[in-house]
Amino acid sequence: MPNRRVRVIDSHTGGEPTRVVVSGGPDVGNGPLSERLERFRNEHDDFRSAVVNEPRGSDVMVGALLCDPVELACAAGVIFFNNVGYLGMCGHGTIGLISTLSYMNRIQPGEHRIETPVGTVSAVLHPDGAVTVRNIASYRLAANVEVDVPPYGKVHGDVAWGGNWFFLVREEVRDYAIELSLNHLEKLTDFTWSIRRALRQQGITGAANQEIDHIEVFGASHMPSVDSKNFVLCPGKAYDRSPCGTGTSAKLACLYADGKLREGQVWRQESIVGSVFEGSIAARDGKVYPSIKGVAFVNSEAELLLDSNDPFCMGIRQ
Ligand code: PYC
Repeated sequence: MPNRRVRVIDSHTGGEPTRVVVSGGPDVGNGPLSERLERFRNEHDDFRSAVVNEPRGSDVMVGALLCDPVELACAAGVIFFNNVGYLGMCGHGTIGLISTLSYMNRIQPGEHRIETPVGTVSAVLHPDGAVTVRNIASYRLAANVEVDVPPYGKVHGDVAWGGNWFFLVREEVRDYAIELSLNHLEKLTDFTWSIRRALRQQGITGAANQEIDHIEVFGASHMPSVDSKNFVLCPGKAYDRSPCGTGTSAKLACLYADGKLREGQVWRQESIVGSVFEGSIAARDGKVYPSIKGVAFVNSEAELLLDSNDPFCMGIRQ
């Protein structure tokens, strides 16, 4: 007999799944979301694994623990997690969360504030169901950083923050004889994973020595009016099926820093599976605030059953 029941609502945003834990999650306290994240990590990490890892989940699944917000004016608090750990912010996940709250009839079209471990974001639920996430301030920490990536050679990229740390490769993947298509997933994964390993080995980090755990490569999009196509490798070696909200935020910050994007100008970013986010930035007080617009679809509502007699009850950990 199961001794714990966990209610979840699943959605996908541009192909990338989000599993919102609606009830039955761990008690992580009532403090700021950054403190609750530490409590989640230190005391309930087995729950993270139970929800997103096999046999219930899969490497690509992103979990979202729905929390009461500290500020009552906010619609919710959220802690995002994946197959290997926790995310500061998650763009596709926030779009999925807003669509889930709407499905639950907890919110109506309009603007809603959501607390995350890296700050409060806001999200507009449009009458047609699309969602625009107004992300935290994003910035480029270092431009044109050279990294030696065996066996590929020298790779150049920008280190940028969009709610997670990204290395945005400057060369197009075709320069390494890799096609930016679903037929080349293994090559794209090997290339980006090699970059991640090289960054770690060569001590190239985000601010405060934080690991750069997302790698983003780009090429031309063949869709009309779309500016660019990407492939984003996530921390646990799964690739983002969506164009990656925090990754697109990091890209917008770099484009703005290079003078290639004006305030309010729309940038359309295609993902490796062909889904598209629309991005733009607002500049305030010397900071860059990206907005990311996308659509999510709720596709499952379920109760996870946790049975302590099941040897894989808490998921298969990597
Ligand atoms: O959309 O920000 C995002 C994201 C991060 C990891 C997977 N998706």
